[in-house]
Amino acid sequence: MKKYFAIVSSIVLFIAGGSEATLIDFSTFESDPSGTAKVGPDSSSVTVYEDPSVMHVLFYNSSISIPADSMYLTFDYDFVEGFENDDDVNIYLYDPSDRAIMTRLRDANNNPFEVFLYSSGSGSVTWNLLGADFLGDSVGFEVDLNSWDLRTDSHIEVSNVNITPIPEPGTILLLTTGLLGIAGYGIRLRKKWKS
Ligand SMILES: [Ca+2]
Ligand SMILES: [Ca+2]
Repeated sequence: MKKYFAIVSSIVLFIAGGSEATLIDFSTFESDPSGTAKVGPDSSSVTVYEDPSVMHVLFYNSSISIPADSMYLTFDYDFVEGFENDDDVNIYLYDPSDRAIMTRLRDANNNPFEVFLYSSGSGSVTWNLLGADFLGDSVGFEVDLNSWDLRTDSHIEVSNVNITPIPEPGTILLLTTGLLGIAGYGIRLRKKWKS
């Protein structure tokens, strides 16, 4: 039963957490060099392109406010590394007080909020914000596309940066009751089938 409870509570937190997410607006971001990032029409996605004049193309915002009751920050990515290009992507949260240093912010277990993409691929990232020391404050969010070659055929799309809050107790209770009911029914069925 312990196992069922663990499964149920993680489903509950996941579903309830998704209910009132804050979507980050990319139209408030800057790109360096300018013109290297194309923000999608609803500002929920961006594609960052290489630039022949620099090794690092940056897309960032130093004042993303993180509500005190935040639980997760999630986003999707799709990195397309051009043929015979030698590039990578680094996406991270940084301390906004001094962007020049780009100090990575860390989670409750002291792991940096940071991902590296070394070759083409897409996926979703979930960062657990619980216990982080910047809750209720602002952070920097940055996408760096790094070029280690002379070709400029790579690009990275980042989309749906969401901050989901800790679900409210009422929602948790309702969902838990429902899911425990379903789990209980499953157990009963299995017992019935075995006997
Ligand atoms: Ca690479
Ligand atoms: Ca390249």
